[in-house]
Amino acid sequence: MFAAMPAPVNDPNHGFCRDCLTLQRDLSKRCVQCGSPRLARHPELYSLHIAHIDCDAFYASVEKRDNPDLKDKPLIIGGGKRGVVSTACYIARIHGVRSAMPMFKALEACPQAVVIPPNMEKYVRVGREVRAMMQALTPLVEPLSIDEAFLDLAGTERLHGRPPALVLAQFALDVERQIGITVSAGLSYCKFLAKVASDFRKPRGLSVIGEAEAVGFLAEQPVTLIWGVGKAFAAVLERDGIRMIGQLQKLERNELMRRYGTMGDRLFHLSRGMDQRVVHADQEAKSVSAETTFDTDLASAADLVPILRALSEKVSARLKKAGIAGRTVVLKLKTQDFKLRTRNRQLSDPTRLADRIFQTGMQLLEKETDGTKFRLIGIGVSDLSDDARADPPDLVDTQSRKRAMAEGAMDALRDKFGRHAVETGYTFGKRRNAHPPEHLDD
Ligand code: TTP
Ligand code: MG
Ligand code: MG
Repeated sequence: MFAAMPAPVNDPNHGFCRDCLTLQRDLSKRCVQCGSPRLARHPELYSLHIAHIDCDAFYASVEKRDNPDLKDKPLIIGGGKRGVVSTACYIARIHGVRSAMPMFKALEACPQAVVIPPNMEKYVRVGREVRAMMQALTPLVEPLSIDEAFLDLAGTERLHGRPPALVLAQFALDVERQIGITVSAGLSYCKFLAKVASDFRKPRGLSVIGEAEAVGFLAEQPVTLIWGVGKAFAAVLERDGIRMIGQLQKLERNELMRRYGTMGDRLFHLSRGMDQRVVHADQEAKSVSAETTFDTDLASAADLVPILRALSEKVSARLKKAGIAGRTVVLKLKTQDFKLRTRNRQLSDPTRLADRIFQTGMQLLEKETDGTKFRLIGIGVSDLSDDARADPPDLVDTQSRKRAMAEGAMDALRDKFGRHAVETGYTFGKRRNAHPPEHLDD
């Protein structure tokens, strides 16, 4: 049916119906086909291709789907160990309930709310189902969390027979029908504004921010809309009399960088809607890694190396347990101002040895320890394969063969006496420096 219609063209008066996807060729308030008021119109509707999709009140929507009695009731998912709200459905939000609010406050605001403790296993499962549907649209899916991802739909028009805006609208309908929850989507020319847009008309929203309107739109928004401007940094800006993005637009780049360092550079670009970051396909599921966030930011190799060693051992232990090995070593650093640095190096053959992971990580780290303060370090391997081809003795030099043998001996001792039974010189006595390493992914 769709193919028989005339092709969609960019025209401020044209658009489509988000319920039956029929193209609209005038400015009427309701769909010419089905009468729905949910129409999408925008002058750049058919030329934008960076999308951000986020599920609406995710945990609560899943619970409502599984118990229709809850449909019209205010619902809070929360409680549990931390005693805070994980999320609230949109009915409970009308009463003022918000994520991260202490439970007792939430129940003061909305005493009639139904409270359900989170069932993470279920949400992870549903999140994966939604993600699989995204991956059917484009390989360029970059997940940000359990319920959201960026998608780059450039070049998919021939595959889908429709431009990205219509693909998104169809996707939202498909998720509703097939999974039983709702999503909101944002469409723009860059990641920053696609994410802003998806949050703009929740729930069941489809918002578009085009290039022509970006600067004007941003001028009217508070600085907290900018990625990385949290409460603390907003307070710094507030002290300088800056509350709205429009005020940042009036400041030169040099001035912003003089005042706020590298964060100033981000403020300069994002305030003007300039964001060159590309959508990276999800490769994390194909890697094994470990990372840790420090109590206080660290800059020196002396501080970072022992942590890198401990993390390498952790990655190695997981590889050995899973019977796999990785050929590319990836070092991840997050700077004090939340800039992410990832560096990687490919090995001649896959490894599962802590020492090879660590030594390669050290080489990558060497170039980064230039006085920059870091808040996080992570190490991992990607390019995974089973470990039959890993660390071939004849290809690994004599030194590392010795280390590999020593590592085998240490593994045996650890198996017998526990993980901390044997410590290398790098980690000995250093474990207190950081939070326990966390898994990045599986
Ligand atoms: P969000 O996408 O931030 O929120 P949401 O999906 O509940 O609501 P919205 O419609 O505004 O997108 O987070 C996704 C899930 O992550 C959320 O359902 C519960 C969980 N979560 C927490 O556990 N604690 C939090 O503080 C936040 C923000 C989310
Ligand atoms: Mg959400
Ligand atoms: Mg989300």
